[in-house]
Amino acid sequence: MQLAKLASGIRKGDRAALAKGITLAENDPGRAAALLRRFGPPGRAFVLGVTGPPGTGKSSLVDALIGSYRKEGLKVGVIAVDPTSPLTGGALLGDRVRMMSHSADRKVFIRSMASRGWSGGLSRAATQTIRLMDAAGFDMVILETVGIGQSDIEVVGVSHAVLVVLMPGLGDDIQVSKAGLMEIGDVYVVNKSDLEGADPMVVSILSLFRGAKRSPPVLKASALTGEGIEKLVGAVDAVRAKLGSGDRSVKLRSVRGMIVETARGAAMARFASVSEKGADRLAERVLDGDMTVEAAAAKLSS
Ligand SMILES: Nc1nc2c(ncn2[C@@H]2O[C@H](COP(=O)(O)OP(=O)(O)OP(=O)(O)O)[C@@H](O)[C@H]2O)c(=O)[nH]1
Ligand SMILES: [Mg+2]
Repeated sequence: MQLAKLASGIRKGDRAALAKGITLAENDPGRAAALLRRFGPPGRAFVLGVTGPPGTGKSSLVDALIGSYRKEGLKVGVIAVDPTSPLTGGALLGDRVRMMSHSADRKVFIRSMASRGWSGGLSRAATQTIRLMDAAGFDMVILETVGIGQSDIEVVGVSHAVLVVLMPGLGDDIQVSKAGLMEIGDVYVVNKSDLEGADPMVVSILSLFRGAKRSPPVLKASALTGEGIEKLVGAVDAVRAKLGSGDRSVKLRSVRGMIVETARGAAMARFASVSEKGADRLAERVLDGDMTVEAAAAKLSS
């Protein structure tokens, strides 16, 4: 399909056109970039990053948030980055299943992306997808990633606000093994408040911020019972309100993240394109003293 036609379909909010654009973002970054050049600067949609350790209830909370935003009449896009098991190799179906309650809603668009094998490329594809949803007139784009590795956490750098989802019983783990999570959140929520131990968990998160420069809100909620969801929406709205105001800082942060992730994606693509073709001949020349290792490396990557 011609890019001009695809772009106009996306601008009109056509779902099939958007789906095609996202497939380009996943499979053909160059063409996706050419498509994106047809749109203005991003920043219409509010981008909410949702991250946290596996199984804390991120998708369940996203489902509840979608419900809330739909009541406000907002159009909601969701990008769920599915961690893929190296054993099974397939994307977990969990996210799709748990957000099914909104799957028939034409004002909700949910897309899963498998994280396996992407490394830097995932951020780039997710970033392009956010921009496509932005161009398609979505008011809210929610990006769910499992906060295990550094790259999962980096993805949320493109967000206007980051919600970190924790749950009772994580204990001191959050401080040690999930290093990074405590730096990136604008709002923290202890989900599964219907279970034992939510209050101590809130206390231990608050203690991590004692004496720190910032004190983000730490809330309790239950995606299961609906308790605390309204407050959670309120806390996110406090950041979202800035997007509509004259304050450029929130928008700048997201666009800055988009630039960084796009540059990283391009660097990753260059990395992947380095072939070993010619390396044998270059090795001979280095050993003969004809050229340095650095010069040979430059030749190989040119
Ligand atoms: N008791 C209780 N269980 C919950 C709540 N929210 C989610 N769960 C359950 O927790 C499990 C994980 O929920 P998900 O929403 O898939 O969690 P997730 O963080 O998206 O999981 P990953 O994406 O795999 O990291 C499921 O069995 C949910 O039913 C809650 O508020 N209370
Ligand atoms: Mg999930």
